[in-house]
Amino acid sequence: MVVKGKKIPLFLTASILFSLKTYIVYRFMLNIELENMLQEFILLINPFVSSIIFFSIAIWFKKSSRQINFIRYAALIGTLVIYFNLVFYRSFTDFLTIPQLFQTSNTADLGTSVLSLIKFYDVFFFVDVVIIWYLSKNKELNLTTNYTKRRKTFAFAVSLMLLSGNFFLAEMERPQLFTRAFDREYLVKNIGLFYYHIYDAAVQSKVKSQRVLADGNKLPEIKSYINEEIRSNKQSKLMGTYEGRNVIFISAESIQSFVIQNTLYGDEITPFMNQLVNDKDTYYFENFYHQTQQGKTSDSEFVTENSLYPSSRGAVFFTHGENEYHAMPEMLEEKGYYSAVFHANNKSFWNRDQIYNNLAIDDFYDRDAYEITDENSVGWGLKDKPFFEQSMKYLQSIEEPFYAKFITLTNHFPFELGEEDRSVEKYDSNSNTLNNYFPTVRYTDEAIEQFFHMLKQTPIYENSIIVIMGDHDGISANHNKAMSEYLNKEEITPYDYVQLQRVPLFIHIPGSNEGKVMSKLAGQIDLKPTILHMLGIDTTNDIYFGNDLFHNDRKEFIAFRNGDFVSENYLSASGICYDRSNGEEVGTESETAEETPCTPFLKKVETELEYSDEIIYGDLFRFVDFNSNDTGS
Ligand code: GP9
Ligand code: MN
Repeated sequence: MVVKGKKIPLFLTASILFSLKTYIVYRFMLNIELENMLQEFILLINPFVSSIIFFSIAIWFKKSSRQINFIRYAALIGTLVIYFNLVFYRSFTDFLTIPQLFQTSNTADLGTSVLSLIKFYDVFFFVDVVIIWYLSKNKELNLTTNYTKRRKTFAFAVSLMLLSGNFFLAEMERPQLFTRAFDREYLVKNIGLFYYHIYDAAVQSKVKSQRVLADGNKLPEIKSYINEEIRSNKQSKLMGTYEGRNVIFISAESIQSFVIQNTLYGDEITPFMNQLVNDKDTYYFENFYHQTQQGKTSDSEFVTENSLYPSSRGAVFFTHGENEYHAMPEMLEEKGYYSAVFHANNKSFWNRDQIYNNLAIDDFYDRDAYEITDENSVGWGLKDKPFFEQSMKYLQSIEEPFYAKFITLTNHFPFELGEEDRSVEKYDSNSNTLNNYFPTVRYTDEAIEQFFHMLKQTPIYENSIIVIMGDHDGISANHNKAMSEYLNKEEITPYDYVQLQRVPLFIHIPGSNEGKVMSKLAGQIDLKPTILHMLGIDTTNDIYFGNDLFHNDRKEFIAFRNGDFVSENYLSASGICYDRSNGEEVGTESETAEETPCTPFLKKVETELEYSDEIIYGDLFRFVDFNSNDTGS
C-alpha cells in the first residue's frame, strides 16, 4: 500500500485489515455481553494488539519471499481460526476448545447442520486475505521490510508492552482471570480469541499429560481408605424412606449462615428460612460448611454432585470437564430419574455446558430458556423471583421422578438491587459489599418463599424433597472489619473466619414431621450419599469422600480445600490449632515443634485431598466399573 508516496509495509497493512475484521466479528457477529466502557475498550484494543504482535513476526525473516509467505499464510490461518469459531458459535453459542475439536459427537452435531451455519456473506470474511495475496503478488510494490536488528528488537519490545497492557487491563476488569478461568466468553472478550486458544492449549496439555501417565494402580489403596475411614457398615436412618421422590435442589448464591436467625436494625434478614429452621418437616444443619475454592459456585456443584474435592487452583469444572465421573445424576438415572439444571446465566460460564454432559445431567435450562429484560434483571442477570416464576412451566412439564437443580443469582457480588426490591435497609459500615449484602439476601429469601408457594400449588410439592444450600461465602476476608462490627466482635480471628464459612443447609421433606435443627458437623461433600440414601440408592460400590448426614457413624472432620479442617473438638486455620469449646488457640503447626492436637487430623486431611486429586488428575474413574461388586477392599 502506498500513502503519499510512502510505502506502508505489508505486515502493517495485514495487521490493520485483520484487526478491523476481528473487531467486527467480536462486536457484531458474536453475542458477547459488554457491561461497561472498560470492557468495550478492551474489546476494541485487543484485536489490534494481537494482530500487530502476530504479523510483526514477519519482520524477522531476512528473505522477502519468506516474509511475504508468512504474512499470507498467517492471514489465511488466522481467518480460518476466527471463521471456524464463528461457525461453531452460530450453532453452540460458545467458542471451540481443544477437547471439542476431538469430540466426535460435537463434530457430528455440527456436521449435519454445517451448511445452514454458513452464510453467503461469509465470503466477505476473506476479503483481507485476498487483498493481501493480491498486493503481495505485485513485485513492483516491494512491501517487505529490512529493519536493523535494533529496530526489530524495538518492535518486539513494543509488542510485549502492548500485550502486557492488554493483560493488565483484562486482569483489572476480571481479577484472577487466568487462575480462575471461569468462562470462555470472558477470556475471549478480555484477551481475544488467539490468546484464548493458546491458553486453552496450555491448560489442556497439562491435563492430558497427567491423565496419560495415570493408571488404575492407585485405586485399591484409595478404595480401602474409603472403606476404612469413610464408609459406614451401618445403614442410614433414612435409607430408602423417600424412595421415588423428586429432588428439588436450590443452590442459593452466596448465602452464609450468619444471616440465618439474625437481624439487621431489628428486622429479620431471612424470615422465610428462619421459619424453616423451626419447621416440623425441615432438617436444618447449623454447622454445615461450604468446601469450595477458586471455582466458587462450580466447585460447590462439583463437591455436591460427586462428593469429591474441588481443585486447589482453578476451577475443576473447567480443567477436568472432560473426565469420567460417577455423579449423583448418573446414579439417579440408573433409578429412572431425569435431571435438569435451571440457571439463567450464559451456559458456558464455568464450562457448565460441557461438564454437565459428563455429570449425566439431561438438560440445562440456561439464559436462553428465560425471557430476560432490563426490568426483570439486576447485577448478574435475571432476578431470582422471575427466575423461579419462569422456571415453573418447565418444571411442570418434565418427567417425574426428577432431580432439578436451581441456581440463584441475585445475591451475587456486588449485591446490586433496585430500591423497589429492597425489603430491608442496607447496613451502614465502611464496606459497601457487606452493606449491600443484606437486601439481596432478603430478596433471595423472598424468592425462595415464593417458589415454595408456587410448588405447593402443584402435586410436585408433596412428592419432593427440597434442599436449600448456600453455595459459598459472599463476604470475603477483605471485609473483616465491617463484619466484626456487624457481629459485635472485636476482630475476626482465623477461627471466626472458618466459622463464617458455614452456609445454610435445609432438607425440607413435606410430611416428614421429623424435622429438627441438626448440630453435627457437615459439609457439601456429604450431600451426595445423604440424598442418594434417602431415595434408597445403594452406594456400596461408589467412591466418595463424604458421609450420610443421617448416620452417626461418620468421619470425624470436615476438610477444606486449603488443608484446614474442623472436627468435633478442634479447628485448624492458617496453621493455628483451636479448641472448639472455647475458640482458644492450643498450638501452632511447625516443622520442628511438638505436635498439636490438630496434627493427626491434618495428616488425614492431606491424605484425603491427595486421593481426591489423584482421582481427578488421573481421570481414574475411567478404570472403575461401578456396577461390579468388587469394592477393592
Ligand atoms: C455464574 C454463577 C455465579 O453462573 O454461578 O458464579 P460464582 O461467581 O458465584 O462462582
Ligand atoms: Mn456462587
